[in-house]
Amino acid sequence: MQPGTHSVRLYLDNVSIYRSLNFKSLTLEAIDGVDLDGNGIDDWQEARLAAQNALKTQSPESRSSPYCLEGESKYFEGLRVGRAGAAGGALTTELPVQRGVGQGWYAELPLDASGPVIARAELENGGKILEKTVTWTPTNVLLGETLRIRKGDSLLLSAAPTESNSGQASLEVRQAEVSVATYQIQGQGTQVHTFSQSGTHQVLASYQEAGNPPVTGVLTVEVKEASFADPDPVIALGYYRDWLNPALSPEAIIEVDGRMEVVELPTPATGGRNFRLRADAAEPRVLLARLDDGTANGPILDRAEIKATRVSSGIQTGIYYVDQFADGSQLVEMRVVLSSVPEDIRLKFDIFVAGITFEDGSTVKWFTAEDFNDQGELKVRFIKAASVKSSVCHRLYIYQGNTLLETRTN
Ligand SMILES: [Ca+2]
Repeated sequence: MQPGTHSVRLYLDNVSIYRSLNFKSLTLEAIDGVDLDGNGIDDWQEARLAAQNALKTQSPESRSSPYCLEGESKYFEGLRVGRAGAAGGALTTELPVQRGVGQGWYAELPLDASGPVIARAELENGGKILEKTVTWTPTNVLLGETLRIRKGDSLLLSAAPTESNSGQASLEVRQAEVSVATYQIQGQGTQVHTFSQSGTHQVLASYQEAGNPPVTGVLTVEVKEASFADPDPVIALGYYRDWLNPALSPEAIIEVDGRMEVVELPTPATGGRNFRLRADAAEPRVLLARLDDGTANGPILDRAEIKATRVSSGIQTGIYYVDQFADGSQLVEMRVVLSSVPEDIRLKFDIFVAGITFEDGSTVKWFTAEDFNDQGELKVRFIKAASVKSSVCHRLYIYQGNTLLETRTN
């Protein structure tokens, strides 16, 4: 913990109106330990920080930029990743960090054609610093390779026999026989080209040095994209839902969080990929789509965050009388509590018992995320005629957009 003011936030996951938390005091305790190496940090803390935080084992060299830098941390919050000006130096550029699968995280690190880049991750509020030096290696077009990269990635192109310095190369980038860009490269120089369209590209190079015949080569670049469907899927905790991804390439390698259930269904006739999902907890879980570059850990093409919400209503939250009218009818209130309120959630109430209505006399009512308060509560009021002996029986349908997630009877 750094010196200064800190705030503590307590989260009470309680849905019952009849149960409350009485919070009396908070004690902050420090655990003593030895510091045998004398670096000012107790050794048990160092061991713990080392066990909870890591950079993934990845090659320190990359043909494409940005470099998909990956790591793990027990705490995603308070994580800062970026480029440092020098080894051990402060962050000079901070990069957006995304939550990965499990305790994973990743950031897209732009590489530098002029030299190695130092990536720096500050984890657990700076308690653990991890660094990695990444070099952008040139791709010599004359070698005639085939590479696979992501849409939006850049290559550092060169086109010279290794022993030659005095010649000049002409490069042309083509997609479907159409010229996209042309470049001139002097000797062992390099040229950055960004592949902003998916599909197969050819890079044609012709190197010429005075007194020698030209040397030519063709680099083939397979530029891939894949994207999960938007918006991210919501799951009602305890229920299965199917999730169709029309633009998710069958080539992409899908990495799933082992804590939740993900089953890939047969390929739909309309194309794309379909999954059956079931959440293990009302917490975010991530799916990743990776480039199939011949390894199991290709760079990440897209991510989806599965949002599970726990729905509580009826006897879980309590149904209670608010008022009684002159004719003997009663005003009754029921709360629906969501552990988190997705912005595109919709609830439909359908009353199926005669003598019960909403306050406006209707028997069907829709609610949206805007009807919930900051605690994820929705209060629904019913009028119950004096003759009604049952409770305020209704069916509750929970949707994300037009996708039905759960049906329950209260
Ligand atoms: Ca120490």
